[in-house]
Amino acid sequence: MTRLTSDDIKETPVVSKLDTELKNIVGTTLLGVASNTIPGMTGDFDFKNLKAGVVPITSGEGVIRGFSESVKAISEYLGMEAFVTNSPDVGGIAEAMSKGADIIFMADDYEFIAYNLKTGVYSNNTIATAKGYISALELAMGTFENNEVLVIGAGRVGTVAVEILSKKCSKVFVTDIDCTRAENLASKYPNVYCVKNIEEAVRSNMNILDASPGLIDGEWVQKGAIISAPGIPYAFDKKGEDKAKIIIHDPLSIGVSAMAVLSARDEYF
Ligand code: PYL
Repeated sequence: MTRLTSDDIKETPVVSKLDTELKNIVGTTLLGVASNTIPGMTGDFDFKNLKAGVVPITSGEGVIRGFSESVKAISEYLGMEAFVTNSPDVGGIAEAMSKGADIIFMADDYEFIAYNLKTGVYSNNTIATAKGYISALELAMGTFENNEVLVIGAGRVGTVAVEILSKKCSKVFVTDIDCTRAENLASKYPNVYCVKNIEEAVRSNMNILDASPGLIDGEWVQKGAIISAPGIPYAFDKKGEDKAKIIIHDPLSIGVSAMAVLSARDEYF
């Protein structure tokens, strides 16, 4: 999993910028994309004034400057009251509970979770990011029915994305710099196919979920391609951006928004 840097997220607190971009390219807001991760959900999820506590975690490589503040800004933008605890780690969890947080956000170097203190429901960033970017791709494509999607990257997000997309699309292609990883993943599903060569995979697919840290040569991108790209760092050059119809990317907000919706619900699904 690629670790974010404070530079990656320096613009994240200006959530309105991404919101406007999403409205222009997929026709709905950040909250709309997150709400669309819930099967059968119509309209926007109502956070009913839930309160979010964001707890900085100092373990491992420690705190990322701006990370907790970004999660707070995203939570507020979605309609929640939110605060960053003064204390980190266990003290911060205790502080969040004493301040009446309904949902606690916390991330170490391996897991980023949102835990609903009231219902016991929790979401993690890997699953939520896959669901959030699949939601955005679905809104951009119109429908997955009888459609094919290429997933680049058989890592944590890509693996979840392939599993979900295998149930929605007629065919899913998966490619990874580690062919064995892609082949193992494809072998689990009857309608998922491994494409060994990443260039060939990109050149032959119009609908792409890019969950890899690798750069994609714009020469490979098909004109009119629809690309949903959770991968960090951002993978596309000017040529790719000019040829694609849509490229959806942000370092944190779509994942956190999906975490918020998925943990604010009354039951896990
Ligand atoms: C959640 C992000 C998405 C991609 N990579 C993940 C990452 O960078 N994880 C590390 C998060 C560390 C947060 C730090 C803090 O500021 O509390 N412990």
